[in-house]
Amino acid sequence: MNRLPLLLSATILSAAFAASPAQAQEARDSVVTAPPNAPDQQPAFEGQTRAPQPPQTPELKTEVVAEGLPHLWAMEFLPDGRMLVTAKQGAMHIISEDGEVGPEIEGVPEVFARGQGGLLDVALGPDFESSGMIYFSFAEQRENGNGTSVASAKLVANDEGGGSLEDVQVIFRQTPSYDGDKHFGSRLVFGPNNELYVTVGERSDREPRVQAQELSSGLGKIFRINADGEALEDNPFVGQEDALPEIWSLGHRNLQSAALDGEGRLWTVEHGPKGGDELNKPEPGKNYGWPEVTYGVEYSGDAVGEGVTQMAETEQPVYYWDPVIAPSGMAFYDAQAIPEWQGAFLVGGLVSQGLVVLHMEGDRVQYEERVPLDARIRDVRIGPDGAVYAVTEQRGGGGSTIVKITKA
Ligand SMILES: [Ca+2]
Repeated sequence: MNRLPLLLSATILSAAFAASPAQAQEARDSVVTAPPNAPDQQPAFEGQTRAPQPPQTPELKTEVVAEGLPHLWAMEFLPDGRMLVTAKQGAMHIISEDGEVGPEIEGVPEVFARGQGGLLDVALGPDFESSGMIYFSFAEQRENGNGTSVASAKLVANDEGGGSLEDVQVIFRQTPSYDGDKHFGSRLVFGPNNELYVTVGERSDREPRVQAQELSSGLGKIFRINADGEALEDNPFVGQEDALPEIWSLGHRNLQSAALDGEGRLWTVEHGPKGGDELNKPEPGKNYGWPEVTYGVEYSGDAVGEGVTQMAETEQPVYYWDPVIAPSGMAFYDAQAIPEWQGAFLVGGLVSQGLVVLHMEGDRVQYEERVPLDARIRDVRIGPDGAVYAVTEQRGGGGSTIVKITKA
């Protein structure tokens, strides 16, 4: 891409923002000021990292909706406005609109709750209001190790604020199993035609992680299945020998963020290596590079593989972070209550300790805004009231709170 001479581009910018040049000047700086971990790496296109802050940001207020909760991993709003949450150690609770925590829901299967494993994401079935069906992912102990599995169940609520899971069925298992406690993913997102996207990890260690590039392995993939756990017939690798038919896209590291945009398209944010978190719009059959092609470096500071950041056969991330945000949950803001955020992705940050707001222009990030919340953010949801709800966590077995974010 040709670059305009600096002087010329500066002239164009000041002309475009002639009405308020001072404000435009401020808006152009990235919120990220820390030095990169991989200073020699260059983005593949302008605006792929360190996008400027938006010219205007909403004034916000936060309030704690519920506290003293177990270590939560995910949250979904029920149609009646209550919240269904998963606790990493293997429990589910319903939380009332005013923050009262119901008793543990009965019938949750045992989970492998060690390291990054545990009870993970939960999604309401598309027909939840009539069927009560929910879907949840968890790290599962297996004979030859462990792995991420997805189960369906009917949620039957009771009058005491709790309830039970009936007819629990494991509908999908990521394979192969592996004896480790890292990179389980995962998020569950139903698409517009009731297809279920399941995002996972590549189990982190050097031996299994290369399988992110192998179509016969379920490590480091996004899957697309139906509510019974079967591959959809129009998945990209159906009928291909030695390929798992459930695969939608490959070459992923550890996917803990996923959401649909306003057009029903899947977007994800994955944990990259040190300096390599990335936003993608995963498309069928495409290869997102890991561990052959990536931004960032190993935690040791060494290059990842050959240190390649671009390759014709792999997809570039839409956006990447160096240093990382450590993404958790993610939501697409399509409500009215915070007009400045309409059409933006809200991504929870564990390391960045707040919300990352990605303002989109077409399929690129135009502006990056940060909302500091002084806590590791594990999930982000939009409430029926249009407010944003963030689930916090503390490292080392501490509890969670749910924080509500509205305009001041
Ligand atoms: Ca990638």
